[in-house]
Amino acid sequence: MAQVLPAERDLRRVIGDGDGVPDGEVEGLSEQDLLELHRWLVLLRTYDERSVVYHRQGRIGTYAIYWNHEAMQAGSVYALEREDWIFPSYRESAIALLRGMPASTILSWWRGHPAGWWDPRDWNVASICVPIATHVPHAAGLAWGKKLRGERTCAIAYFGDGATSEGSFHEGANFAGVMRAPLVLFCNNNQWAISTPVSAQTAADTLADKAVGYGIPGVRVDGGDVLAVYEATREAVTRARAGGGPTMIEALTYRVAPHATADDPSAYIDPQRVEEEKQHECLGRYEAYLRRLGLLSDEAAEAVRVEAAELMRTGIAEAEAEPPPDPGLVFENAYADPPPSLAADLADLRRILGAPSA
Ligand SMILES: Cc1ncc(C[n+]2csc(CCOP(=O)(O)OP(=O)(O)O)c2C)c(N)n1
Ligand SMILES: [Mg+2]
Repeated sequence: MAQVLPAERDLRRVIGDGDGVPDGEVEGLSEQDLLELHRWLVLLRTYDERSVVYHRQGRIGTYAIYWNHEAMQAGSVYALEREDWIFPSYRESAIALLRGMPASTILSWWRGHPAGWWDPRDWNVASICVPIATHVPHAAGLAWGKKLRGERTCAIAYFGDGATSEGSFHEGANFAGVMRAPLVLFCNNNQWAISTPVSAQTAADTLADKAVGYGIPGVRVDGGDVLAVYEATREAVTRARAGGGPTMIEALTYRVAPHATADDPSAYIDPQRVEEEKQHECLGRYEAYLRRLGLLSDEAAEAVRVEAAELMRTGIAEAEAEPPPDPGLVFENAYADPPPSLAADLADLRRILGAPSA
């Protein structure tokens, strides 16, 4: 019978604390892999920090900050193959950077510009999902379809702690369990759903416990430990490819930024707890680990940061160079048979925007 693996109820960790807790290591990762993971973390961190600045400068719209979530994203994607499908939520908006998507595409998405609409088949990365958990059944269906076709491709769906209260999560998890779909259900448990704490979200001891009801294994990892996340995801993917069906990974972290740029968490969060959590944020922990191993020099760390900063400078310049979109797109893609009043609404909008009429 499937169960939450008893040995894994405690959080899985690889990175020590440089003091009483010793460092572990992940079998099969070379020094080059370890440094590439560092590059990925810096890339995601830089994207996030620059995006908050661009938002304040009015260059992108509302933005969902993911500071301190990078280890969950980089560690899990590193365990995938290029053919595997990624289903991100808004919290993983920049995850396709890790597959080489230009930063300008994602920045365009946050600018509400059609240049941000990518073809999911180009990257095997589905559209960013803003409705909570509605992409979980999509991911389960895609994974099942790949299995039916005899392909070895897996899918991974990212969602938050709050998403585990949504019907779509349960439908997707149940379906994937029954069909033994090659799916990784990756829950970023940042302990908040906007202002709702995880204690008010569920009466279950852990979110991984929910996997039991669907006959799938649930594992818990330290979401700030990029190597533990990598290892847990690699095991899940290996099980999926071998026909073992889905796995749910609950990665525990703490949201140290506002939910999004439109949120003021001072109304509900304990600022002291936030400050404490920031002290062991995921990039700093990994850099300390690499330095203890003698793998990361100041010069190498600086070179990676310079590269990421340059990528963002190019990204925002390219996004801002896009010509203004045709307002007609909003209308054309809303209805198969548009009601007649839309034509008048579009004409009004064009006039207000000073856009040429079609
Ligand atoms: C179906 C649906 N209901 C409500 C919302 C409004 N909403 C946006 S983010 C959010 C909280 C989600 O929290 P969680 O799943 O923990 O993800 P996190 O934002 O912490 O990554 C809610 C309720 C939504 N986007 N979709
Ligand atoms: Mg959350």
